[in-house]
Amino acid sequence: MESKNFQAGIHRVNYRDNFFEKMIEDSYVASFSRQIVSLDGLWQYGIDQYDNCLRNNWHEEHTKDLEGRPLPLDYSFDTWELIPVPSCWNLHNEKLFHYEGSIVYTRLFEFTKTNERVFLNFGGANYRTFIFLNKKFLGAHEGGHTPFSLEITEHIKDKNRIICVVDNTRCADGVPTENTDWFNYGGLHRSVTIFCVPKVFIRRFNTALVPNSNFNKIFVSAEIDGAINGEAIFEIAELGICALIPVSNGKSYIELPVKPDLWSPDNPKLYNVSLRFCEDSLTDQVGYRDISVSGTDILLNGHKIFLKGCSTHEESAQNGKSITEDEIKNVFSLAQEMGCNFLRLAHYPHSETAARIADRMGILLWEEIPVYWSIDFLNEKTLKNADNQLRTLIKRDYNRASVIIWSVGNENADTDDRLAFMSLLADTAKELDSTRLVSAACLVDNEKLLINDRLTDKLDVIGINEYYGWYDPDFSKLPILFENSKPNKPVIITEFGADAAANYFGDANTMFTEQFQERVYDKQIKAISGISYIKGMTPWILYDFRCPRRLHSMQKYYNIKGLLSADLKHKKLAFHRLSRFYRDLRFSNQDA
Ligand code: GCB
Repeated sequence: MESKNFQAGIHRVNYRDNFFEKMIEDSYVASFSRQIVSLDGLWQYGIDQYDNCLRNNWHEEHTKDLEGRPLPLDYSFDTWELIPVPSCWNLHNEKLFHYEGSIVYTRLFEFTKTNERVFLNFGGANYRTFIFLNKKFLGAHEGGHTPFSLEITEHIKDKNRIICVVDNTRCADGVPTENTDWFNYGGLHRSVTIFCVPKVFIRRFNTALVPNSNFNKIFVSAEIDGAINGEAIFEIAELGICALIPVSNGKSYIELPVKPDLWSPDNPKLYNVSLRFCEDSLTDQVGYRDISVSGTDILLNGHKIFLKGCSTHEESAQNGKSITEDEIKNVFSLAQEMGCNFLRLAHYPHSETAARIADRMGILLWEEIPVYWSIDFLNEKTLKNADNQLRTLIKRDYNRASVIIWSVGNENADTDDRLAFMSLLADTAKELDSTRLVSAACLVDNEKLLINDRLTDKLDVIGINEYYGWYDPDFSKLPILFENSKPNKPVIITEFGADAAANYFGDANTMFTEQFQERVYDKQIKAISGISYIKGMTPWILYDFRCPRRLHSMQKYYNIKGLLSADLKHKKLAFHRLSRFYRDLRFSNQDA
């Protein structure tokens, strides 16, 4: 029963339930080439540890009682301190470094409508976000790394107040759960934008090579908002293509005979493509390439390829998850300098910008959702959440030639519940995208010394994480495991590694020295390179990253398995060891 007392909110227990009734799911709208109004910049913020904004509906801004007398308020939006958006609050203010909970973001802005419908878009906010505009609750979103959009046509005015409550509390039914091996950055960590579209508009369009078409056929599919019929116009001027595509009930699909110059790490060729429908148009820069498997081989544009990779988190020492475009370019250049043609973007969707940079730089990508360790596999809401994150990621990055693999998770124990949960995710990936490979980073069977995970039946490529030489010091098990396993699909060693404190030198038997890590790499490389079914590797990890689980005096709250120091300035010995291996590899980027 709702209390009639003053401050009713203090008695509300399930006050979030109402908000959760309006979840924003599978809401992706392509906005890359749209004219946007940016809401980036300085917002006011209040640290709302006890969640009073949501409990007491602060968004309604009841400043007076029914008789018009002023009410005492516990907030004062306009005089709060300022925080930049995008950013991670942990690095904005020292007292927020470890903060986990709700923060209220708000700002005023003016807006002039330039078309009939208006959308508000968030690039990413960790982890739950509650959105209010002009005293109305608009929706809640769960998931810290994928974009979400909502239509605000009815709510936007000339002068507006937006409020977002962002809550990064870790939770057992979340994706990921409470326990991860990375830092739990909070906040509006990617851009917030508004864009206008006509009444009928293109939600997104996909274009890629038609699989198994000898690289001389592409397809275009589009989703138009509303059950509309008509004709869209697809253009690639450089290839002389200007095609009419029939739209029926808001959907369209066409295959076109075209022989594009194929995208690859050696030739990251992108075309300017555009789609027009009625008054709306979208453009994109797209590369065309084919990725497939044949037996235990991975084929890029029909040629065998060895994926010379490395895993990497989305983090910079200075900006946390809000890593800038220049910082990403620097990270990717260092990976290329080491000889990489491939990166595993662990363990959650990195920004759209990252994939666009990889497209331009010619780096192949593995993209992943944070189905990490012990997920609540029996919880339907958790499954829906994971599925929503996967769908959104696939829709967002469908046109990125660099992305070749969707990973449905990392290191989950092989139980029946997990198998059911992750099989459904693998099905989703296949259903939405037949042009890429599906994988997961699986555990190995350390008793039988075997690649033995039942999920591998659902995967095109098997990822395995193994830490022989570190968590399991008995290195002799690794060659036995490789010998015992007879996978009929390509395998990527998605993780191996060892801690090394940057500039801590000693002998190779002393843990945490660079020499120790170098020797683990040396042994791993020797064991891996003789195995015919291994077609790639993404050792753990390119650079040291913040990690609250790491309390050892050598670690200092960092995971120090990086090949580079956290500031990217120091290359550890193992960086050079891996680099030598990649440079000497028989396979180049492509090998006939
Ligand atoms: C793993 C995890 C990764 C950790 C890494 C480690 O297996 O997949 O997220 O950071 O090991 O350093 O222990």
